[in-house]
Amino acid sequence: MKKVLIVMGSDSDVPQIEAAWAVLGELGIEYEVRVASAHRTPDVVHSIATSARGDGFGVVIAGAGIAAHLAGVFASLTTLPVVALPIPGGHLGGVDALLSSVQMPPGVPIASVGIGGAKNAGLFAAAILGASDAGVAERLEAYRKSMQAKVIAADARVRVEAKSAKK
Ligand code: RP5
Repeated sequence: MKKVLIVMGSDSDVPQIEAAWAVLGELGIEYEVRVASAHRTPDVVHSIATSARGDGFGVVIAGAGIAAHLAGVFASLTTLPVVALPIPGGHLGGVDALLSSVQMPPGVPIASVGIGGAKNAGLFAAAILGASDAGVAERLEAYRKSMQAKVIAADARVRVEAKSAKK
C-alpha cells in the first residue's frame, strides 16, 4: 500500500495538522510526518520531495501558514499529487495561506482544502490512494457509512427533542 507523506512548515503547525494523521490512522493508512520549511530548510524539502515517490509515497499533504509556499515548492519537485493545507494564523488568519495555495500559476497545480481543514486533507489523501487501492476505498466507504449512521441517529433524536419541547 502506498503511504501518505505529511509535511509541515514548522512544528508550531502540529495542533493544526494532527487531525490529518489521526484520520489516516483510523483508516489504517500508513503515513510519515516531517517538519521541513520551503524557506528555512529548502535543501531538506528538496531531498524529501525528490525521493518521495521512491520512498513509497502516493500522495503528499503539505501544511503551512502565512505566505505559504511549501505545497507549491513541493509540487515543483515531484509529480505526486500534493494537497495543500492552509494553516490558520498570522495577521490574515490563514487567508494568505489559502490564496497562495489555490492561486498557483498554471503548470504545477496543487489541490487545497480549506483553512484549517486538516481532517479533510487526510480524507482527500485517502480518496486519492483509494482510486487505485481497493482496500483503502472500502475503508473509506465504511467511514462514510458510519458518518451517515450518526447523522440519521441525530435526525431521529433532534426530531423527538423538538417535538417534546412544543408540549
Ligand atoms: C510557516 O510559518 C509555518 O508553516 C507556520 O505556519 C508559520 C509560522 O512558523 P513559526 O514561526 O511558528 O515557526 O512557514
